[in-house]
Parts: sequence; structure tokens; C-alpha cells
Amino acid sequence: MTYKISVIPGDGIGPEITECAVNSLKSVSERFKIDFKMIEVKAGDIALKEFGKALPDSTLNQIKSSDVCIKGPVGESAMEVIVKMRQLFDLYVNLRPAMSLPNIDSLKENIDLVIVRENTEDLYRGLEFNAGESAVALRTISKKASKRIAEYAFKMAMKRRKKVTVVHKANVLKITDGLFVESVKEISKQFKEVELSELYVDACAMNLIRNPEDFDVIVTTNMFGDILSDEAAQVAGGLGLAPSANIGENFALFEPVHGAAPDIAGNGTANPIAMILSIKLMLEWLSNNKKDEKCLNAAKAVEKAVYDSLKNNIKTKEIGGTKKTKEIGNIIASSILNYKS
Ligand code: GGG
Repeated sequence: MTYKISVIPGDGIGPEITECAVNSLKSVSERFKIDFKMIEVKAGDIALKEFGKALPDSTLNQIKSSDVCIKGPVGESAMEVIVKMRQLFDLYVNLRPAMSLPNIDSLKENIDLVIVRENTEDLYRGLEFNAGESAVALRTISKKASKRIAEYAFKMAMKRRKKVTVVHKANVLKITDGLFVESVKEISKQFKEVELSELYVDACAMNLIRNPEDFDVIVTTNMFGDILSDEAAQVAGGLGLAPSANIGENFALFEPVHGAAPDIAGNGTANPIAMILSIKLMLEWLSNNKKDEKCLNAAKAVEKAVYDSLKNNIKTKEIGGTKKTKEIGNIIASSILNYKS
């Protein structure tokens, strides 16, 4: 089986960290005898400049014919690229794990949580318009989308510590968040073994700092999930270490949580780990979706390579190391190649 992967390097630090992820995938391919056909496509500010469109048709067509997509961060065109792709491909789950990593300073120890962010609705539908001297954005929340994200979160909790926290602001957004919470509660009835609790988003923001180790699965709406996942990533050690997966029924896209960081682009100091751990999530998804045991073993190898590098202090400056992007990428790629199960 050959897996066709669309690769979007993106903007800013995107190309540097994507190169590291691609090198890791080449090692995976060699070590585990998994065939990848990687096709580079353009999207983001760079594509806007070159083609007049941040998400050109040629890019979209290539992605449509792929099994999966990996994507670096894009600059100012996030709405036209990633938010649009989530809707176009109905990538309704945004998985954003935050966990304690070896030799990484975090606010607390033993953090192991995952934010399950609804990925297609809310204010991110982009229904914004001017109204005279005002501007209006519409927040859409549907029962269908709320129930399917809840179902995903509960299924995930069943494989973890069996705790789901639904995060909302239904004391203020009574109708929209009211519908979201009620939908989650309805789905919870099918998962009697899972403990469901609820938190207002402001309280959740506070508790992520106070006791992040208590959280298992957080399920929430799109914008709250976006904001809380940056916070959770920082609490666990930094955005440069935070991977994510955008998942639909039969297609998925993997990207770091962080943005394009134009201030450090090109100087070789970007941390490639969030992008490489996104590759690990991709391999796990392939193993589940395509029933491919080799991909699961490869995911373990990627994780081990990253953990070993951190243990050996192979880190970028922002997390206390001295290594450059490429050096880290090369060390991790070679460690995957030499992986012993
Ligand atoms: N703060 C991290 C960042 O800039 N992430 C890129 C971004 O905003 N993506 C849009 C999204 O995830 O909804």
C-alpha cells in the first residue's frame, strides 16, 4: 500500500519545520517499509502572492486525491487556508493533546490531557459582515456537530482515563452553548462508564493553570478550543511542542498548533517537534483508519525518537537548549532509522 501525502510547507518557519517532518517520514519509510508518496503543494501567504489565492485549486485538487495531508503553519491567511479546509473536507475533530514531556519545564507534572475541539462551526464559520457603523459575526452551533464531536470525545475517553469535561459559557451564551452542553449530555448517556463534568470556559482557563493534571478529555466549541489549546500547550512546556490533528470520516490533516512565527523565520531556531509529533498523530490515524499495524509501530518510533532527543537535551533555545532546527530534525530522523522495538 502506498500512502499519498500532500505536504504544505506554509509560511514563516513552516518550510524549515516541514523539511524536518518530511525527513522523519523518509526514515519511517525506510525503517518500517511503508511506502509514502509525498507531494509538495503551496498554500498560505506564499500562494496568495504567487497565484492570487491562498488555497489554489491545484492545491485543493492534489489534496483531494491524497490519503492524508501534513501542513506547516500559514501566516495571515489561516482563515482562507486551514479554517476553509476544515469545512471543505468536513474535518470536524481537532485533537490537541498537551502532555508532560521528558526534560521539559512545565507548570505542573504529569499533564496528560487532550482537547477535542469542534472544528467546523462557531464564530469560525466566517459569517462576518459590516452593519453600518458596526460589525457582526454570527456564531453557529448545531445539534449534529455538537453530538458528533461529543461522541468522538467519549470514545476517546474510553481509551484513556474515562473523564470528559465539557467546556462552555452557557450562563451567558444560553442558546448556542446551551445547545452544545445539552447535546454532549445526551451523548454521555451512551457512555455510562465515563465521568462527565462541566466547566465554564473562564474557570477552565484558570484550572488549566491550577491543576492541569486533573484533566483527561476536554470537549468544547471551536473558538474556546483554539484559545484553551494554546494555553494548555504553554502550561505543558510550550507551543513549539504541541501537535494537532484535524480529523474527518475518511481524511485527516496534521499540523502544529503554533503559527508561522515570522519573527524567527529563516534563522534556524524554530522548534520542529510540534510538527514531528504531528507526524506521529498521522501515523496513529493511518494505523486506525487503514488498519495498518506497521504505522502504529512507526508512530511509537517517532515518539521514542522525540522523547530520547529531549532526554539528551537536544532542544532549541526557547526551551533551554542550544540546537538548531536542522540538527534536531537530523538527530530525530536518524534515531527513527535506528529504532529497535
Ligand atoms: N496561536 C497559534 C496560532 O497562530 N495558530 C494558528 C492558527 O491560528 N490557526 C487557526 C486555527 O487553529 O483555528
